[in-house]
Amino acid sequence: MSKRAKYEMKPFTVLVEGNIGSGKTTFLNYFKKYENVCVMAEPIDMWRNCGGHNLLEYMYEDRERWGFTFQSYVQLTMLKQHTLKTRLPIKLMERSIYSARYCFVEKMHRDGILPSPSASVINEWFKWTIANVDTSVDLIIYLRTTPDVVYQRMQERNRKEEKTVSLTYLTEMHEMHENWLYHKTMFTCPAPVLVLNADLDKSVIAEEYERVEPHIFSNCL
Ligand code: DGT
Repeated sequence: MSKRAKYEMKPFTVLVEGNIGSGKTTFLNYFKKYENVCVMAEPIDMWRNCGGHNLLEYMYEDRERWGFTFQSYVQLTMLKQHTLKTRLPIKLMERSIYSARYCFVEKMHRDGILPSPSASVINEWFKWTIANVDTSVDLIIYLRTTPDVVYQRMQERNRKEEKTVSLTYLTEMHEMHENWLYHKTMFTCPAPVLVLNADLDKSVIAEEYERVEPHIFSNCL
């Protein structure tokens, strides 16, 4: 099969993962200059307006009340991203159905925010989805940070929904990402993982981006 025909079927799919505030959007923006890359930002705008409801805000205001609703919608919007077709040979996605399940749903369940029946419903949807829909991934870029750094960034960007997000929560979410993508002690990785030092300041991080470029483009030359 020619490479061209292969692209039309399935792009080389790269997930950009990392803690809240790790710089996923900056990373994606860097790759917008390439014509052969389809850059897909996280569907946060959809989470802020589901039939006029800001589910992200509701979730942070009352996690017990809205956790299930929010995660159900995250799972749907992520599935839409995974299945969105592109004619371009490379697809870069911000987050995925996997980090939603393995980091956020898992954490909510462990904290008792999502009771077992609710977590099971999400998990059954998740398992059915990844078994029956093509959500396959070729590479994961893990933007690795330290909690103090992302806490600082989160405060600086001052997103109104994130006012209640504490350093403790970011540290715990860091551990979830670490265990999944770095230590690989929790769940399976759907693709090989490339780790970047995302603590670096914006002024120098382009060098880190350049380091991963060959891994992203090598399959498409
Ligand atoms: P960046 O560019 O690395 O700074 O990315 P962020 O922080 O804009 O994007 P992300 O996905 O880490 O987080 C956006 C907000 O949405 C943040 O408050 C965490 C929240 N979020 C994202 N996915 C989930 C999820 O599956 N469950 C929960 N509870 N929150 C999520």
